[in-house]
Amino acid sequence: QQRQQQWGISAPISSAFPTSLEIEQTEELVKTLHNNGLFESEQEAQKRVIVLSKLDKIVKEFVYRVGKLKGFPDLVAKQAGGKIFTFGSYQLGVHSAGADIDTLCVFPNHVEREHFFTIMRDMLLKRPEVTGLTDVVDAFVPVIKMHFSGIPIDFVCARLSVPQVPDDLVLSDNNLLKGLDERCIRSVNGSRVTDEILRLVPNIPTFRIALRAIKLWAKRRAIYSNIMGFLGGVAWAMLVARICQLYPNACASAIIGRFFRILYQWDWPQPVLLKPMEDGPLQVRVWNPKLYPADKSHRMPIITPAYPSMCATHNVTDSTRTIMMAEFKRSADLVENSILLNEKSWQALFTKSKFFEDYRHYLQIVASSFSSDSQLKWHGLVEAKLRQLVLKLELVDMLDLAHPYIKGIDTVHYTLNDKELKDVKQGGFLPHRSIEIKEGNMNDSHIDSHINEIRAKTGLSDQEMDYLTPVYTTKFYIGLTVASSIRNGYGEGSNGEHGRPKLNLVWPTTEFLKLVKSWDGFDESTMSIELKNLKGSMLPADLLGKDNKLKRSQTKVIY
Ligand code: 3AT
Ligand code: MN
Ligand code: MN
Repeated sequence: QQRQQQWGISAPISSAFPTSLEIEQTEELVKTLHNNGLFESEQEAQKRVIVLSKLDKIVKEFVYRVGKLKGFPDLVAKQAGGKIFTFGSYQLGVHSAGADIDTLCVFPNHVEREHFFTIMRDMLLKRPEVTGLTDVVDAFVPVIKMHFSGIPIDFVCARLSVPQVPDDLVLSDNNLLKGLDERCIRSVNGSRVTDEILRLVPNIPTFRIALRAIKLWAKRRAIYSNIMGFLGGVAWAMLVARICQLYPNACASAIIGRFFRILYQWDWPQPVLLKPMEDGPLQVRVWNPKLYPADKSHRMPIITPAYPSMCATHNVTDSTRTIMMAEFKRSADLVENSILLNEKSWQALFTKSKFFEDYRHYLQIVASSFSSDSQLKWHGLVEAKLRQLVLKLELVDMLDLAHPYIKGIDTVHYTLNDKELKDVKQGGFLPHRSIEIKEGNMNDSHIDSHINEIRAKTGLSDQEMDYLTPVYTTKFYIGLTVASSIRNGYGEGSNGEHGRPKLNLVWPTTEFLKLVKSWDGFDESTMSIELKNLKGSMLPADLLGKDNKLKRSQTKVIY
């Protein structure tokens, strides 16, 4: 019997069931996802279940202990309960091998948030399964990060305004948010949003395959990053969910077959919604472009389905939107004209972006400091502000596009003298004494492995190593497209040598430097930041494909 139900805010575009070809193509797609290492082993899956059940027990013990500390009778302390929920990719059922489990710890009102970062933290530290625990108490969403039996966990918490948190408690009731601390609302909403997304898609297995494909695609095309102005995991999930709603009976290959074209042709800034926005019991703002100018400025609004609805894509700029639209277009053509005609395999969809070959000009931003600890904070701050630089570059008439690369590249350099020090701060690389730091490895527990690697490469002794000063750098890149009128030499800007137009970046770069240096954690004596314009041909060799041809710039740059 055909589903007649409407999913989301409009009738389906088509309720057709899959053809046998589409089913075959979905099987091919799943195979391709497997070949790209996207699924964990059964063993790892089992381990996650055990870890979560242990965490749930720890939470109940934690709530009980705080109750006893407050002098509650044993039974009352026990009945206060406590419970975990998951959110993020694990909850959506689209996590890769090695992904974290985003876990929410919910406790009743006699437990304070602080208890989570003291009593719970100590309980975790005593567990033999826990390694590498760090807490980020002053973050927007405060979190304890750790590995539990080797599985990365992001542990957040919420204190509800109720005396008991029983095992059958659900988070869907909006009234549950009443009287909650803002940080608790944000933590609870991570979970409420994923629950809603799953509730609002017509067919969860189909949604999961399609979302895995889109996440892999967005990562390979270097457009998966909320902080840099592209889309993060939740936003990609909502886009896939919306396409699933429009084709409620389609299989995953057909969803992917429609995804790119629909989003390319979408009437932005019309928002993507999974359901009508709700009013609720809080004094907080719900996304509303008619009321709030900030909301009106959102270029590609994708709205979270749980009250209070928010825009998950407020970071998108004109440049990043242009880049994503070009990727939608490219992939729509590829899927429709080749892959679904069986002329190319699905793997073609997942080709890596050629960011480092695509531009003639790159702005390189090097943030550096002397310890992994300070570098972690300093590069985080610079990363968080990089969008502001992109927004300013967009205002430069001579530029058509400013394309930020989605991640910074972390390196530790063991320097011998001031000249080397100065050189690496400006983006230099020491052939035998610079080591790239893999994502997530920027902390003291990896120092020994770096030192060993350098000793192996250089043959230096321990004493000789002592003379070297480690410097940590993070390099960010922004690809620049100079306006075509200027490129061709017909620009009205000031002319440079040989009559060529000059690209003037003084204003955006000075403003950016002012901005990052005004951070209250900035320490002039240990932290530095250097901006540099690089021609495509001058990029560090390791960023480029082997056969990269030199590209010559026609434009002089001053900054
Ligand atoms: P992975 O499989 O873990 O790569 P994910 O979608 O689970 O993908 P994260 O674990 O980074 O991604 O994030 C899970 C959720 O946590 C997404 C969002 O609701 C919340 N979140 C992540 N980073 C932040 C942040 N900086 N501020 C606020 N919320 C965040
Ligand atoms: Mn996650
Ligand atoms: Mn996480």
